[in-house]
Amino acid sequence: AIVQPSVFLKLQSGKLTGDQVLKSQKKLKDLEGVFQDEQIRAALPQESLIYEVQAFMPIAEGKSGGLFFGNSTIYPGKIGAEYHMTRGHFHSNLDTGEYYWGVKGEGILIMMDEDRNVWAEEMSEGSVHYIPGKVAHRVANVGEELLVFNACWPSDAGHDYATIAEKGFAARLVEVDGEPKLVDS
Ligand code: PAN
Ligand code: ZN
Repeated sequence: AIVQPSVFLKLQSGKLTGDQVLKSQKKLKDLEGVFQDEQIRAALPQESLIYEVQAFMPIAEGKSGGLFFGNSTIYPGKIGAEYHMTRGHFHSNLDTGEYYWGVKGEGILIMMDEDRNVWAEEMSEGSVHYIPGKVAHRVANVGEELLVFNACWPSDAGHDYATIAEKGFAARLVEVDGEPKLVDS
């Protein structure tokens, strides 16, 4: 029989709809230690929504052979001079890659290899980003609107947040003279 797909992607907004779509939100209170200026982060309203993620995971996480599909939305703003951004992670199954692609807004994808070399790519509507295996990844919203991007990653990738929580990225994205700049940290 020919059936309807269970998930739809709204191409204009990048949002996923469907009963099987999981959602999570990150508020300022969930992001302790993520930004350079922890004092400013702690002093701002803790219920502020910084980013939200949707994921369609049609097989169990950790099983090999599948692909997951996601949407991330980062609200505009800064914590001190540093742009709103995702926590960032390596994949637990380190040598697994990922695609990100821009849907709306202006962003910067920050990547870091195991030797702590950092580089970055501009994200905008239609930009396609290949994140190689063994590369940590984080996205900052550098615009004044929402930043929306979609992602596709292997079902056995997993997320290693601990390495970034302990050591951070070797550079941070801050506003200098009104422009985003990668600054060694
Ligand atoms: C993305 C990220 C998402 C949120 O789906 O998980 O953008 O960023 P953090 O997970 O770093 O908080 C992805 O890279 N999945 O592998
Ligand atoms: Zn990832």
